[in-house]
Amino acid sequence: MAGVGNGVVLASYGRGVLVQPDDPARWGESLRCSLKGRSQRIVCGDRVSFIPLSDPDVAIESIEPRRNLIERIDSRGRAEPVAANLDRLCIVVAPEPVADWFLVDRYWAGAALKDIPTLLVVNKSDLDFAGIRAEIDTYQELGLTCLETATGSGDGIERLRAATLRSVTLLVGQSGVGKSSLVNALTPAAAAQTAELTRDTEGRHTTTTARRYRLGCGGAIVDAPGVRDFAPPASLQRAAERGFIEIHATGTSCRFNDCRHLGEPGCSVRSAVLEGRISARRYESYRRLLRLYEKLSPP
Ligand SMILES: Nc1nc2c(ncn2[C@@H]2O[C@H](COP(=O)(O)OP(=O)(O)OP(=O)(O)O)[C@@H](O)[C@H]2O)c(=O)[nH]1
Ligand SMILES: [Mg+2]
Ligand SMILES: [Zn+2]
Repeated sequence: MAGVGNGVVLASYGRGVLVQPDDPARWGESLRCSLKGRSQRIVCGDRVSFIPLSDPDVAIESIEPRRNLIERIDSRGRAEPVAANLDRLCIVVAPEPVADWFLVDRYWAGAALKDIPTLLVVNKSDLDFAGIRAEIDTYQELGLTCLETATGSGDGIERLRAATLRSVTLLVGQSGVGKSSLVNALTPAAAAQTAELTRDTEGRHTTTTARRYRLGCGGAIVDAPGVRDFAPPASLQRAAERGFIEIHATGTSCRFNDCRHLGEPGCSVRSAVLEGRISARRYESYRRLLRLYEKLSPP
């Protein structure tokens, strides 16, 4: 019979959650806990307390306030939580599938707004990087740390391990870039399901629920499902300041203080784009984020 205790949510399945108890004597256990009611919304990474009901049932008693939360948008435009209490966001891209840089920009801007440090992992370094090299250089020049990895040969995995040590890291990125493969390379015991191990009817396996795995030294890594969307930051102005650092830096010399860089006269950002000092692709991301935001929250 499981006793009363505290723990961390490894995965949330809607009706129940999987909890890893804090008690070191019980680390090997993952408890299946039920929720008290529909109002209890629990996310991977939540810190909870649990109580035994009739054996073997265990229920979640309470949830601690979250330090932070990463959300995305579901197909109906509603915000859906992905994982809570994170120390770092790790955005994974690869030469294939074809990279969605707007997704990278949105994640980076969203994490910057929440003060979550971000790392760009460029996986599948065994494949030809030529097509994505220029974009990676752009991010590197903007100060985003980029790490190249290959899960088959293990190249770069030790550097990734060192970069994520003793902290909780969420892996995000398009389906098929190799997030689950990276989890398995870091911690083979995880046995996270990848396209290689199991295949669905279309011949591939994809992660469907965020799942947290323990790493050594008190760290953890969260494998998330591949995403197409990501909740836009609550404030576009702040996203521009924090997430699009080059736009903000140049925007301080626009003629108008509240310039949104969309065609206002005397806009330094537009000039910088025309002169190639700001990446036209990044500027287009900024505009797309602005349009997305206006669609979801009309004035
Ligand atoms: N060439 C190469 N292929 C890789 C590498 N890492 C992963 N793959 C392959 O990429 C495919 C997708 O890997 P997954 O780890 O399932 O990708 P994922 O990002 O978890 O995908 P979702 O769960 O759908 O979001 C699999 O066929 C992997 O074998 C790598 O470093 N190089
Ligand atoms: Mg996966
Ligand atoms: Zn401007």
